[in-house]
Amino acid sequence: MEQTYVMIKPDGVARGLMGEILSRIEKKGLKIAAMKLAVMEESKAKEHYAEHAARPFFPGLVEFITSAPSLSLIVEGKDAIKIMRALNGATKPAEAAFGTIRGDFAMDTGRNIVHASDSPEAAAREIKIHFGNDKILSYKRSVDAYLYE
Ligand code: YYY
Ligand code: MG
Repeated sequence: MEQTYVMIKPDGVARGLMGEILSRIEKKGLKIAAMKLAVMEESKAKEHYAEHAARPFFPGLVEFITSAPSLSLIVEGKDAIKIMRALNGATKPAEAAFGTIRGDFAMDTGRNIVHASDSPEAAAREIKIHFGNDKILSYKRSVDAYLYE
């Protein structure tokens, strides 16, 4: 099964949206393989967003992401990377469809509530940054027989 890294950013945590977002992930049928509430270290935030290091929004992005607790997840399932990006919606909230997390709950690109890896390479890289030192649970769900043929 494919794994992806998902983050409920400090705005999502502060606005009391963790339950709502986790509920959407669970109801879709995706499996939560790991979960951690923490204030992200600056070094991890910079590594996580390294592809954007030269962009003008980078300093503000790192400052925001490290400003308060965020919820890091490993989310698992068939096509989990693509499905999580679709659940999140477009980066810019004005372009995010209603029914998506960003479309339903966000107003500004720099406060778009959620992150999800955009490729298998990014997922492996991001899971290593945020969960590299942790023991990840392995558990079975009997419901999988009703989610997958
Ligand atoms: O992967 P995704 O989060 O949908 O968008 P990216 O283009 O990778 O940008 C990462 C992150 O940076 C975005 O979620 C918000 C922030 N950001 C910003 O604050 N201002 C921009 N003009 C572009 C991105
Ligand atoms: Mg991205």
